[in-house]
Amino acid sequence: MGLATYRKKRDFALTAEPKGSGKPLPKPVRGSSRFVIQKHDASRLHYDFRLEMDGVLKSWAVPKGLPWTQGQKHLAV
Ligand SMILES: [Mn+2]
Repeated sequence: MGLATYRKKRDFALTAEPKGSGKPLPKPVRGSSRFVIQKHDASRLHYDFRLEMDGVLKSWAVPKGLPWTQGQKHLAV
């Protein structure tokens, strides 16, 4: 789903979801992958972790939040 479709499906006066900044994406760097960590205030608060693989952002939910200590592990599903 593109950003225009995403905006059409939502009423930003009713929810706190992001509209997008309107800024262009940074130029891709050869050999690098993008990642996104999104706080998702759904029926149960969790974090979404997205990692670019083959040009697609694959997504995992991290129900217990992000680990902040080195070596700490939190399940991503
Ligand atoms: Mn989610």
